[in-house]
Amino acid sequence: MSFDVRAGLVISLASIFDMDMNKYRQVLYKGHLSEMFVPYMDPNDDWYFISYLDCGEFGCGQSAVSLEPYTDCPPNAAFMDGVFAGQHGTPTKISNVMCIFEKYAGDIMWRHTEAEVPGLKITEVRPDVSLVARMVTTVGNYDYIIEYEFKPSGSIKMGVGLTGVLEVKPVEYVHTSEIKEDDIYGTIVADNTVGVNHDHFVTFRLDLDIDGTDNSFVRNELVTKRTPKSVNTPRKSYWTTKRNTAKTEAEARVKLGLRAEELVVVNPNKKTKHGNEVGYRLLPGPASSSLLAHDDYPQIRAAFTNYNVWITPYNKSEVWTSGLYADRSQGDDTLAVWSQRDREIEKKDIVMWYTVGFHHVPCQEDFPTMPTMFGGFELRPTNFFEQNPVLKAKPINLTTIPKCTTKKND
Ligand SMILES: *[C@@H]1O[C@H](CO)[C@@H](O)[C@H](O)[C@H]1NC(C)=O
Ligand SMILES: *[C@@H]1O[C@H](CO)[C@@H](O)[C@H](O)[C@H]1NC(C)=O
Ligand SMILES: [Cu+2]
Repeated sequence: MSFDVRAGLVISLASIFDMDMNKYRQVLYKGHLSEMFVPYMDPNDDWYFISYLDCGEFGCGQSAVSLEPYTDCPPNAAFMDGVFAGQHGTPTKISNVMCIFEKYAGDIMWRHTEAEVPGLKITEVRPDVSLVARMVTTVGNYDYIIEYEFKPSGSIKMGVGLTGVLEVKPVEYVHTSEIKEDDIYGTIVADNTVGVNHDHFVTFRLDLDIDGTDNSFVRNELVTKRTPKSVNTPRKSYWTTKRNTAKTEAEARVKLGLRAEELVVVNPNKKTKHGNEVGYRLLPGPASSSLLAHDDYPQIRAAFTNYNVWITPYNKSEVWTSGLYADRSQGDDTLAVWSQRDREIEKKDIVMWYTVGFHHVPCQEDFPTMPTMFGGFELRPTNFFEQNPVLKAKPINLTTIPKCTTKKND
């Protein structure tokens, strides 16, 4: 874990210990926030320009806050300071700006009850204990919880929590029946107060190294087939996978939606003993992308939200998806522009850009501070291991677990 003034929490060299190979294997060379685009949907004179690029304009690291045990992170968390060059170039420290902890939430890692054998009932179950790295950045009115959860199974879950205070505007109304204009661009959330419609697009830069640097991006499309006449079956259809390896950047741009496809980053040089390419699959979160017109100025600056997933070949200058100088950007130095070079990405050190999107129609519960809304996505091993990597996880020894008792009323 390290800390950056613009990204905040940075994860480096995340690898997973392979119990069968008895060694660590690389997964994520580097992962961090690249930008947060927050456009508001009131086009009037006093609001049209409110379309923030939070990390590029304010600094998601610079705006990060000190975390407290028990409330921001559980009491077993370890805390780390963040040190960076401040606005005047002097060393600046935010204490306890990152936390890392083991999380046990009573979840099941894997289980099975074998009831098919007559006279025998066997149950095996293992609890899920994961490692979580977290930060909170408070950019103006909003508080963003950004976290990376590392599971013993090799999964990495990126999480984004939204909480804090709505950006509101004053109106003369206290009730919907009083509204005179066609559109108030939001919801009346309190007397004389409208919570304005807006989005949050949170873009992660993930420099993946799946078991080495030579990686490819594979789109496994799930396609429906009619059962051929030659097969003797009452079934009329089934689905199967159609593999497409993205050769250049254009083939790797993904708009999430209803299309059934598996998105996998593989290392084509490494195969399991059964011949499958080792890989990690992207399990996307709910799909949402920007609804602004492509020729609208905020959208030109944030054209990196035109797709949910992009793949680029590694280039050390391409770190900030909104461009090196996001403030006053004209949109000529964004991921969307770099990607137009349509470079080759097969068997390359590739970088995945993933945008978690939230459309936010404010509601009364969001006022005055909103309960956390959570989103995210997951990177999950796919033929990376020879078998279930946590099969050998030890069962819990119940005799050694501390007993919790409730305090008796006296
Ligand atoms: C790296 O990216 C920068 C910015 O997009 C570009 O100017 C430069 O030519 C790139 N370098 C290579 C080797 O592609
Ligand atoms: C569980 O822990 C107890 C106390 O340390 C020990 O005596 C017992 O052998 C352990 N059981 C197993 C199954 O490891
Ligand atoms: Cu919001």
